[in-house]
Amino acid sequence: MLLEALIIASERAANIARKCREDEHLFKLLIEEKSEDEANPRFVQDFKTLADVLIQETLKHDIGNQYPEMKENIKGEESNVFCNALGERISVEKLESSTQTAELLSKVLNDDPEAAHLLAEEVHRDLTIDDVATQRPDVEISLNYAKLGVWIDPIDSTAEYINGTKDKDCQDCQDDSQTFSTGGLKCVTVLIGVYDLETGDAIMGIVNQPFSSYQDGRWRGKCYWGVYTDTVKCSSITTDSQTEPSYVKVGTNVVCLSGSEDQSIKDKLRSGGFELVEAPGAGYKMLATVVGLADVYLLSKSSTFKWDSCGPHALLRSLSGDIVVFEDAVHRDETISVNYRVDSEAGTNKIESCCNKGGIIAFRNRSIINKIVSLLRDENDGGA
Ligand code: 2IP
Ligand code: CA
Repeated sequence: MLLEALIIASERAANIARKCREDEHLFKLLIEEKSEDEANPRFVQDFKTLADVLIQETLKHDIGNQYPEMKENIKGEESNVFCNALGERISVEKLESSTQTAELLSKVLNDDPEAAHLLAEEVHRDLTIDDVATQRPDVEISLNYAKLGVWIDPIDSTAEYINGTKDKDCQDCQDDSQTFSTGGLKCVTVLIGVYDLETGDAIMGIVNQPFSSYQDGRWRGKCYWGVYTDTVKCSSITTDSQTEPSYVKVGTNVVCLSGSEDQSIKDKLRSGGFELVEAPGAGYKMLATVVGLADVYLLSKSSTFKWDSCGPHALLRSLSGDIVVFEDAVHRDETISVNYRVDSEAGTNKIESCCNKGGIIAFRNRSIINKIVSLLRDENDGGA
C-alpha cells in the first residue's frame, strides 16, 4: 500500500536525520563550518547538504522502486550531484546494497569510511510499519500511480537541525506534543506530499517529526499522515483526546507566524484578539495547525515551497482544513487552495516555479478565514 510505504520511507529519513545528530563522528561533520574561501559550494565540507540529499535520494529510491510508475514524478529541493576534493562529480544515491552505498558515499566524503558506513547502514536498515510511532493505516485507497506526483522536503528547518538543541523553552522534553515549540529540534520535520498531476491537488501527506521527544538519553520521533481523495478521507489524528494526547482543541485564537512576518500584519491580528506565536520551520508551523496547537499558520510572503506544504496540506484537507493563497484571500476575497503543479509560467528558475506565490494561510477550520481576512484587508482592496 502506497500510504504505508511512504510512512516507512519517512521513518528511514527520520532515522538518518537522528543518526547524524546523535553519532559523535557524524555530528562533528554536521556542525563543521564551511571555510570562507570555499570555492565550490557543493564541496563535501557541506555535510549538512549531503545529509539532506542522501535522505531525499533514499526516499526517491524507496518510493520509486516500489512504485515505478511514479519514479519520474518524485521531486525534491536538492540536486544530487556533489564534487569531492579530487574534483570528481558524484551523484549521490541509494544503491542496491549497503556496501555499494558506503563505497559511493566514501568518495563524496573524501575517504571517511566510518561516516560512509554509518550513513549506509541507516539507509539500508530493515524497517516495518511497526517501527513507526504512528497510527497504523487501515484503509483501501485506489489510485492511478501514473497520475501522481510527489514533493519531498528531506529536512525542513535545516537551521534548527544543525544548531537546535532540545528546546529553547523546556528542559524536560518528555511531555512532547502538548506545547508549541518556539525553536529547537522539535521544529525539524520530514515532509512528503502526494498530489494529483492533473488537478494539482494535495491528496496524501506525511509529516514525520524525528525529534519529537527526548527520553532516556535519546530522541524519539512521531509520524502523522492524512489522505484526502474523492473516496477516502482519513488521518492519523483522532479527535479523541483519550487516545491521542497530542490532540488539543482548536478554537483558541492562536495564529502561528514566521519570525520574518511583517509588523503591520502582527499588529492587525493582535488588535483582532489573536494570540501570536512564532517558530522556525514551515513544516512545523503547519504541523502545529494540524494538531491544534494553533488555529492558523499565516505567511504573507512567497517564502515557502511546494515541497514544504504539499504533505501538511493533504493532512489539513483530511481534517476538513485547507491551505489557501494569502494574497487571493486577503486582497481579492477568493479562497483558492494552493496548487502543486509546477508553475510553468514562472520559467525554469526552480525557486520561482516552485514557491507558494502570494503567501499562504493554513487552517483546520474554515470559519476562521473570514475573521482573518476582514482584519487584514486594506481599504483599497477589491472583493465583496
Ligand atoms: C525553510 C524552513 C524555514 C522557513 C522557510 C522554509 O525550509 O522551513 O524555517 O522559514 O519558509 O522554506 P520560517 O522559519 O521563517 O518559517 P528549509 O529549512 O528546508 O530550507
Ligand atoms: Ca523546507
